Amino acid sequence: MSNYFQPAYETMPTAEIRALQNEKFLKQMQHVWNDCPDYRKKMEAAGVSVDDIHSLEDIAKLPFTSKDDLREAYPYAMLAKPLADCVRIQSTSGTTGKRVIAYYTQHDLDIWEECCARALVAAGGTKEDVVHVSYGYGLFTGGPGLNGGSHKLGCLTLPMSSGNTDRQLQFMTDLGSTILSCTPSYAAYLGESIKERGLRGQLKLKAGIFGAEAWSEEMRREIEQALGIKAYDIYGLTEISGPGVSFECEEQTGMHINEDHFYAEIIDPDTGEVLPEGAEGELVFTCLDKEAFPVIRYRTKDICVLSRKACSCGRTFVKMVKPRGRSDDMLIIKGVNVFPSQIEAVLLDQGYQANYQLIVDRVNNSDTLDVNVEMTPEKFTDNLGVIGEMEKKLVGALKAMLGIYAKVHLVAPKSITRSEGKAVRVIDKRKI
Ligand code: DLL
Repeated sequence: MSNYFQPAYETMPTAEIRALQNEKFLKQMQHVWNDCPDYRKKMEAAGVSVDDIHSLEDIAKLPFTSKDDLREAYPYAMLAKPLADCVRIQSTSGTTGKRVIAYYTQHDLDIWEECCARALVAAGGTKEDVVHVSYGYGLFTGGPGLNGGSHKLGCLTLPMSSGNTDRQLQFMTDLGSTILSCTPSYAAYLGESIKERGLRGQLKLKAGIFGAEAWSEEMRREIEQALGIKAYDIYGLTEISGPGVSFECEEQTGMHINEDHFYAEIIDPDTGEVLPEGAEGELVFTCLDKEAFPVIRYRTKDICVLSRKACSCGRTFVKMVKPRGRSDDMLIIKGVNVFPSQIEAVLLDQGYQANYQLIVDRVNNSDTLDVNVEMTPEKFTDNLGVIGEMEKKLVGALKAMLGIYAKVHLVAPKSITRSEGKAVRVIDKRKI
């Protein structure tokens, strides 16, 4: 039987959630129109006024917000509250172009942290738990978000941040961490290190809350086995608040979107047209009650599907399936759409671990895909004939999944750099 952090919202009948969303949305649009000149200008340019918005039915009249809009707004153009009312900023990593700055009032921090507390409770968390947070702390939202959620729930919170694996494992065993939160790639690395050091018997872990990057069902099974836990997915993005926009329950069949705070749409990424429920497309979010950074119709670039199928956990919030990846992560190789997550699924299915790197290039005007994969210690051999056979088998399995030829290179265990945060899986030399 499931527990909830805020049952009145988490199990609210769908019609009531919709009514609540409507009410919040109309209020939010007044706030944005009056207090966020940048978005108001966008509305005016699109020929729409706040007076044209009577309910959520009218949302498609509103212009989208893109990452570029938010970058151009750097640092304060999207701020919808006096700076004196803000208590925190967070920011995206800004590897390409300017960073997006997200601002929070105390109210905004409270709802963000409550969303993370909901995720912890859905993963079986109670105030008795010791929550080990190995997401980065700082401008990245992972550490602060889960830290805040853990406080709201009243757990003992270990603000480990990322890196220093020896110290992570020492505290995990000495302090009896029961819930681990980090990226799935770092969880897999911790699992590998625990096995090597024979620490599995000293762990008290029961659950993990992993997100911030796409990860496959195969990787979930690998992490669950290595750490002896149940692994839950959590999704979010800086522009909308951070982790906890949606979270998984014990059914592990997708993440419940916190619909009392965020309104989700699925659109056709090419035309911007809103798609019916059940269709795959780009996820778009509207913040219904954020004060300082009330982003409207934000195009996430994450490709996924929404489902309202009743959930055995009793939560009524709509679910999003695991995002297949970002539309801008999608590689087009020889005209074929390839998501790194598809390749990962094949590798894990064939008994390899998620230690791989994809190198895409263009040679003589034709795209090439090279997949470097580590042999596991069990599979490791220096017999070139055996390695050749293993590579051939993987080439076949990848061809069956992707429909294109990928050159596979099996490399020695531990030769691919491990990630402490979001893993870098793809090197696209065509863009360099
Ligand atoms: O990654 C927030 C976060 C921190 C989520 C900790 C979960 C846990 P950003 O750095 O702004 O924020 O990156 C947001 O990461 O648009 C997705 O493409 C991707 N992403 C986040 N969670 C998941 C997930 C944080 N569970 C971008 N599965 C998003 C797949 C995810 N992709």
